[in-house]
Amino acid sequence: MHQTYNAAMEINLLHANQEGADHNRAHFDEWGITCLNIMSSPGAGKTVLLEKTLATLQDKLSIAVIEGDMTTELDANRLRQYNVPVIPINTGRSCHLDSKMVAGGIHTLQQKYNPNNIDLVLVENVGNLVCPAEFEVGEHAKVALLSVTEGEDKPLKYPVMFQQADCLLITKIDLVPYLNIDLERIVSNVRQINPDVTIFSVSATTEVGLDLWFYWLSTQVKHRKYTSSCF
Ligand SMILES: Nc1nc2c(ncn2[C@@H]2O[C@H](COP(=O)(O)OP(=O)(O)O)[C@@H](O)[C@H]2O)c(=O)[nH]1
Ligand SMILES: [Mg+2]
Repeated sequence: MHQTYNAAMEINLLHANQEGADHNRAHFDEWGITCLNIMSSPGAGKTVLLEKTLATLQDKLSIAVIEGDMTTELDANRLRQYNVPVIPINTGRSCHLDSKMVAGGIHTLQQKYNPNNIDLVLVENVGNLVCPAEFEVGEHAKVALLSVTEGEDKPLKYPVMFQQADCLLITKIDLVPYLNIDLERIVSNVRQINPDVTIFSVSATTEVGLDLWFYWLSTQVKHRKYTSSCF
């Protein structure tokens, strides 16, 4: 009985979140913004990837960041150095962003900036390989990161994240020579869960593979308001 009640509550919660996510996406669509939800366990390299992405693409695309963190603005401050709109959201005890929190971020975006001038909103989710995959925020695509230091088995142990991802970045490949890790095994484990996901192996340190990520990212952007061609 208790279990049934909990399951019903969870279904209601996810349903309400989904409605909010659809509402957020409708706003993004109205403004011609593409939104990507970037997820991984803590430390896989989301913020460094965003730093590299802003440094490379901010002249070509108008980018804003919604930065989810449980308590601090440390990541938001790192990204503010790139002079793009950065909207921090502290989730408190919650281990993921939800659509209501992101709706608050969208409201701030609307008040402080002109969303019609923005091409791309990158959402850095809270570091967690489980819950963020269950809670859509209004994104058009999901990007998951898995660093080579996390082990080959993680796609099998945390399948929802890898099932949901449209794009997977295997990060920190500069560290492969120092680890007992099989990159091909990571890829085949991911393919078991999600045969169609786009996979790139990258290093933010050496910048290997980042050009493919930038290209994929540019293909996701539906409306470019400032430049007629990005690449
Ligand atoms: N060796 C190596 N370290 C990286 C790479 N990308 C990120 N890091 C390091 O990993 C740590 C966590 O990165 P961060 O971007 O903060 O991860 P986040 O928690 O997912 O946002 C930092 O010390 C980064 O310098 C990479 O490609 N290679
Ligand atoms: Mg971060």
